[in-house]
Amino acid sequence: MNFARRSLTWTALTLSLATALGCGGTGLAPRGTSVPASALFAAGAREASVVLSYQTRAQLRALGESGIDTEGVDVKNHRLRAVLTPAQYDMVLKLGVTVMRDARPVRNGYDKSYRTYTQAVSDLRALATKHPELAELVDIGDGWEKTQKKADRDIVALHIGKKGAGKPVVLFAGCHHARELVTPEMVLKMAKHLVDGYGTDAEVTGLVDTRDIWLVPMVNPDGHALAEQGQNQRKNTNIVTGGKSRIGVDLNRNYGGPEWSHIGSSNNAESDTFHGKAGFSEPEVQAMRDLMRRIKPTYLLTFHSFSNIVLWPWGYTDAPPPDKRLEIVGKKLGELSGYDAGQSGPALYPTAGDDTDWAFAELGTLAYTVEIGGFSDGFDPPYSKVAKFWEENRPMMLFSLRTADNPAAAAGPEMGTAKAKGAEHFFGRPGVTGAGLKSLPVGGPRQLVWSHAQDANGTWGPWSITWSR
Ligand code: 0X9
Ligand code: ZN
Repeated sequence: MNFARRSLTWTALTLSLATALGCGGTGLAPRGTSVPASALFAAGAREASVVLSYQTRAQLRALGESGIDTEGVDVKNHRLRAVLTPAQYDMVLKLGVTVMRDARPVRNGYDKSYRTYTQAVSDLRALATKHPELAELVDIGDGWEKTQKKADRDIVALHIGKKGAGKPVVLFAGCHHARELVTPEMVLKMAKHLVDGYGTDAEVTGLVDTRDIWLVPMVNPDGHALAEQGQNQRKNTNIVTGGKSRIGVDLNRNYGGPEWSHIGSSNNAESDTFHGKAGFSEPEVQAMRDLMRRIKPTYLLTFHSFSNIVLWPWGYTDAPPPDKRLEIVGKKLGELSGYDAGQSGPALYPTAGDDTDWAFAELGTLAYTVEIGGFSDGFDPPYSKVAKFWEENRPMMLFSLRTADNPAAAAGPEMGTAKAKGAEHFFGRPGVTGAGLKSLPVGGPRQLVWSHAQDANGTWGPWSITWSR
């Protein structure tokens, strides 16, 4: 999108898109019959939950550009879940998509088993207090409301790892989007898994010994506080430059590059994809930027919901990113989670200003958006589903930690698989590849065994960490 179009109002923008697509959208007749506006917005409703059925990528792109409140996409079945206002209803019809009523309410409410912001901070603090040798609680910045002296929410990170310099760094982040309730839980569960498992779980012990692990469960604490009250809040709560009826700035459109604001985000402050008044205008995004500049993560896994997909840069263009490892690792993360996997722009919809594009562009970070949950899960599945999401996500989170010293190992075999034609072992700590031992020592204290296998072409695979006995 060019600057001229960016300066148009939202209505003009969406109409110009519809026109560009040849009014009636892509020229394709809508599939099925749309529910009439009179039925959808009965009794003067100001918004309605819908399922949009599209046929072409051009339509999906146009929907992404339109600034509507897109909740998740079922890429395989060409369906998208959204919340529409009456004006947006008229606009999407012009794009040629079919609008169906979604029986689901805009929000199911807040299952009280999800942790609130306050509980999340207190749980992280408890981990750091119990194990100061492994974990520290770090205040990485303020939520927008704290900068305005309206509230007192910090953005909090747990930093896990034994002391030592030069270790590979992995960053897990949740809740750029407030209402995506399962996302902080994945990060909080990993924090507990790592701290509690240290000393008993061999894999955890080895990883905590040798990696620098940063966990930010709630990038958007103020927005989360609204979601806790049952509100359908996506953005932060900036009411000065953000919208008034739909308050805030979309933190996942506010990273300052590449091509901030040029595509897949809105210039209209009321839109749920409002990119803010400038790249990095929001304190939450400044906090994440400053943290990443400081720690320079090898990997970033940033959790969203929902679409059951793992995405990597670029989002702002269909051009492939200049690092093959993004795809190699990304496909592996997809296999491990059972999610689809692809480059974010082409595989989902184009956006500029998300954290993964910026982290990869500026720091070379192998950055992934993980969209947790399927089309039927929505933003607020019952908390009982969190256990399933954790089973899906834990292996890929651990994989990022296991390969953080050498992401290229994603192309090699796992231990014990058919492709493993040889293996070597290191006792205590991993050493120089090729110089490992081939047999286990007898006697002596229990040690960690770091093993990795080699395929027929000589490619080494990810670490597997066990106890020596
Ligand atoms: O739109 C987003 O920010 C993410 N999806 S969500 O439904 N959680 O809002 C996806 C961002 C991934 N990046 C691109 N698709 N470019
Ligand atoms: Zn999201």
